[in-house]
Amino acid sequence: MSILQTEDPEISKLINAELARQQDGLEMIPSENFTSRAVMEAMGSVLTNKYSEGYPGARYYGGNKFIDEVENLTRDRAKQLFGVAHANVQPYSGSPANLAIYFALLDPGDTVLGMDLAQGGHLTHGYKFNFSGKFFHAENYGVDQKTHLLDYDAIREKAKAVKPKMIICGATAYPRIIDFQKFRAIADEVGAYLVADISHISGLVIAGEHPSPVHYADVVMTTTHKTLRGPRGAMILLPKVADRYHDQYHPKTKRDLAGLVDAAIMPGLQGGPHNHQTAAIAVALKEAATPEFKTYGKQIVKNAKKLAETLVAEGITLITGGTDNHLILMDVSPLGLTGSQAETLLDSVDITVNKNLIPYDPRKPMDPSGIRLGTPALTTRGFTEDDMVAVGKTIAAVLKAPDNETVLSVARMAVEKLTDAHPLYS
Ligand code: DSN
Repeated sequence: MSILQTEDPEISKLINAELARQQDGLEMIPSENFTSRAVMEAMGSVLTNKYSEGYPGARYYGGNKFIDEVENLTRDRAKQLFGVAHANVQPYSGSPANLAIYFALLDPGDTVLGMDLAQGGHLTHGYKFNFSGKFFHAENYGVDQKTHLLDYDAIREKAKAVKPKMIICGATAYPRIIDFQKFRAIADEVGAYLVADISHISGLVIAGEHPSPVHYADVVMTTTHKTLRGPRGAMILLPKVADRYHDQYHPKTKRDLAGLVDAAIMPGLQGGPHNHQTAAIAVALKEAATPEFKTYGKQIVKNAKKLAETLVAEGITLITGGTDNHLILMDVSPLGLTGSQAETLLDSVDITVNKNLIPYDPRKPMDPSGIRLGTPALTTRGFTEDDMVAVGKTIAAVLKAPDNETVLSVARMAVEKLTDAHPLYS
């Protein structure tokens, strides 16, 4: 940091301030994590200087001898780790990756069926102000009004009614297991492609804590910076043809999906890949192939379950009553708070969460009824179940007494104790 300090003290100061914020607080946004120093070293490398439009062995620029090796290594690691036949590791992030999948499989105006953003989906799964809702005919499914669980019968009925060319499964705020096999059966019934967006859970899939979509989906997309714990980025993964059990009778999949996806990324959507990002993804994939990563993935879920149990014991309302994965969706309205107030309040004691709509929320996205919290980043820091009890009790105390300065200052001390016990980048 010393060169940066000399060259650009303003930015250097801000980076150091952000480092201190990450070190001194509880980072509980479920889509965030802390990468290793090795990943950050690759991100900050000379690979950022190189242009390499194209793919290994077929570039539009010279001088790509080493970049080709980097990208091939990254692709091989991705294929090995997820057990897939093809990996495109060039998407800049999750939204461009999903856009490329739309480009590869659909024509503008085709019907796509994805999870409603307001009920836990993603912008790119068919939100009306996103490309997915503007250039395609987007239909949504949601969760059951009472249980807040995915209702596969209702999804099947919806699919039969709207006849989508592509179904997207995957979520950003769903605390339970997603049944990819059931989605595959629905997709087959209506002759649709199935895309699994596993951005939130890909680290859990690797750790064996969530079923893999690889045998069921035609295309799998994951970002690389959430539970997978890499740099910002994304990958599009194509299962082995023989693994897609529907291949025997689904003629559409006989198309060269790998070629379509690669062409959709470049030249369809992107120019030169971010080679420093690709190398950092490779480093993260190597880390994710270790036994330690599996232990970490399992601990994420243990921590989330313990946190949920603690919050429920404190009388807090959780959507679906708990969690099977890394995240918790909390309804703060019974506490007389809005999600926005709860986010600000927790921020004031150095606990970072995000306001979030809950299913069938009567409130608006900028001030919804819920907050979303998760355990990946804390687990990376080494938090275990005992710590989660302390975290849960602190969160509950703050939310129940928002105006009590004594409670808030005790909470700040509890956060300090926890972060001191689990130092980050020290
Ligand atoms: N914005 C991400 C999340 O926080 O879940 C999804 O892309």
